[in-house]
Formats: sequence, structure tokens, C-alpha cells
Amino acid sequence: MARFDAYFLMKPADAAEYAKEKLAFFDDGADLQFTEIGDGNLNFIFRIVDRRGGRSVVIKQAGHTARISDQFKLSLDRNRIEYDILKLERELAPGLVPEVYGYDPIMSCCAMEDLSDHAIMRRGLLERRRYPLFAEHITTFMANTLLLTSDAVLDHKRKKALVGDFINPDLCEITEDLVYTEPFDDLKARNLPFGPNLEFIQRELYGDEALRLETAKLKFDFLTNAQCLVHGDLHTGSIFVLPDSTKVIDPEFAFYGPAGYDVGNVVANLVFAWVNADTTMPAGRERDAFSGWVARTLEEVVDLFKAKWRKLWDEKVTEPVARYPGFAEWYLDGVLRDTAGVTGLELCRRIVGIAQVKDITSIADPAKRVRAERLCLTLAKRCILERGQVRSGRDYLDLLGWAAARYPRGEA
Ligand code: SR1
Ligand code: MG
Repeated sequence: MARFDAYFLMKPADAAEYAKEKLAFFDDGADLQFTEIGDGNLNFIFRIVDRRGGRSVVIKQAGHTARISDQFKLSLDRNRIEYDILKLERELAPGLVPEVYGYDPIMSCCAMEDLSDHAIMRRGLLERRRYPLFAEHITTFMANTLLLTSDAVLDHKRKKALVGDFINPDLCEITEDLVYTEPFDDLKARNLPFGPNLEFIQRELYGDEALRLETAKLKFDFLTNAQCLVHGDLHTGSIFVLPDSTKVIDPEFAFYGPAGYDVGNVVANLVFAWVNADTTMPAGRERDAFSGWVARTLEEVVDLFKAKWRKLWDEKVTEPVARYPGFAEWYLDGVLRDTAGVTGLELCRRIVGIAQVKDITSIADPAKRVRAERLCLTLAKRCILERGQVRSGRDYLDLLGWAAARYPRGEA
């Protein structure tokens, strides 16, 4: 049997051989350097570079279980979904998605553009780098990919075919459990609450029946609202950035779901960046400048998204009833309500659940981490409970200011 005719989990040297033999990406004289560069929760990512010519490629391979824990058994089909979505998103949002070179259903891997000149946005933000075009880019990505795949724009049979192509039960189940259920009821005992906040979490999340009821409603929205093709995991670890470039990666959680799922993920992860800076940077001009930039970016993400969505609606909607006066506003209101709800859910699950974020876990001083987590969770609860009223960038900043004032830094 030839080398790559049956599935096996590759090591870096195998991936280099694969790139040469199967992809024919490098010529025979290539001097290949290969490393596994993935630090995500699910897959293996190999970067292969020709030291002679500088040509490089990234190969992403799916395993049968998640890297973070083998409790998660996952279909290898997620790699096909990722490849197909990257191609589609690249058409819908040119310049904002990496180029893909090929997909191999036997090895469950796909090859794509090497973006090593970019930084993973979460890391960049933790190094206090600013990305002045991010809000502009990500709102174009979201408005285009979300609205243009919805029933408002697509022929309904085409849309239903896409719903079928992107049925993603295993990865949706992860989100259903980790985002919508476990932060509010540790049913599978997988949560990893920070010890000094355990009682706070038990009281404020597990013990708050009104909150749990709202999370149940949001979960059913996620389960049943096939509104548009969502990325499904649009946090700052799924975005590569440079000051003048944004590339969205890792859409393996994509499926037909509520548009607010993506927007809420972006907003929540900007909140984490703000809270990390506010908690760990010494008081002074640098902190004010960085936190101010993050806050303005968050505000712009919400407001630009709304403006672009509304403009695109007028330009692209084909469904006649969607043009009735008042319908566009009603539809967008629903997306914004879901956005606020998901912002709250993402804030909770990244603090309480198994898949946490460095913005919080890297806070070394326990008292500061306690404060940062409580600030986020308190803000999250208002986003969920009052989601109908959180509609603009200003509304988020007001809530953030309110939550920060409840937990003063205690600086001299
Ligand atoms: C078991 S996977 C845990 C998390 O990692 C992914 O990036 C998603 O955010 C998922 O919820
Ligand atoms: Mg990912």
C-alpha cells in the first residue's frame, strides 16, 4: 500500500513528505524544515518550509479525538467542512480568509496558505499590539458571510442545500455542551473553575434560576435557528492579524446557526483583552492608550457591523417579503439580541468551562484573577438577562464601565 493511502496521524516529518509527494508543493531538491505549530484544542497543524527557496505551506490534520481531552470523539468530516467553508468564505469576503490548496479525505487533512508573517490575535493583544484595521475587516467578514448565506439573500433551495452540506453534529454538540450547558450546570463535571471563585460561580451561575432559564432559551436558538452559515468559533485565537491585514481561520465549527453567535464571540473576546489589560498593566498612559483602543475597537465592531449589515441588506436582499417596511430592522434587532446573549455565554464558558483563555488564566496574581473573572461574569449576566436592550457599541461600553466600577482595581 502506498504511503498515504490509509489514514494515520502524521508526525511533522510525515507531513513534510506528504507535502512533497502528495501535494507536489516542493521540488525534489527542497531542503524542508517541518514543525508542528498547533496550540489549539482540536487538531494538528504542520508548517513546512523550504529553507532554500522560502516557499512554505501549512497542513492541518484532524484526529479522532480532541487534543484538549480524548473525552471528545469527533468526526474527521470536520476537515472537509473546514476546507469547503474556507473556499466559500474567501469568495464572500475576499482578502480576509487564507487560500486553501487542497483537501484529502483519506488523510483528513487540508493544505493552506502559510500565514506565519501574521500573529494570532489573542497573542498579539496580550503583547499589547494594536490592529487599527481590525474592526473594519472583521465587520466586513461578518456582514458578508452571515447575511449573504441567509434566506434573505440566497435562493431558498440553494440555502437548504448548504444547510445539508454543513451539518456538523459533533462540533455543534461541543458548543451545545461547553457554551450553553456546562457553565450553568456542571453536568459532566468537566468545568475548571478557579478555586477562589468557586463559591461565586456556584451562587451566581449554577444557582441563578432566572439566568439558567435565559441560557436555555439561547440554547434552543442555537439548536434550531438555521439563519445563516456561521463560522462557529470566531474568537481571537481563530484570527490572524497584522496591523493592516486580518485573516479568519479555523471555521471547522461552521454550520447553519444564528448570526449573533459569531458577532458575540468577537465582542466577548475583545472584552477579555480589555479586562486583561485593565487587570495586569500598571496604571498610566500606556494602559489608558491600549485599553482605550480595545474599547473603541469593541464599540466599532458592533456599530460597523450594524451599518454594513443594513447597507448590504438594501443592496443584496432577494426575498420579496424581506423588503416589507420594518422587516430589516426587526431582523437586525434579533441578531443584536443574540449577539448580546452569546457575548455573555462566551464570557462565562471561557472562565468556568474546560476551554479557557490565556487572557484570564495568565493572570498570575490570584486576587487580580478573582477580580477579572468576577468583572467578566457580572457583565456576562447582564448581557444575557438584558440582551434585548444591548444594541449598540455604546451599550457594551456602558455595561463594561458599570462592571469595572463594581470591582475597583484597588490601586493607590
Ligand atoms: C473540545 S474543543 C473546546 C473548544 O475549542 C475550540 O476552539 C472551541 O472553542 C471549543 O469550544
Ligand atoms: Mg479553533
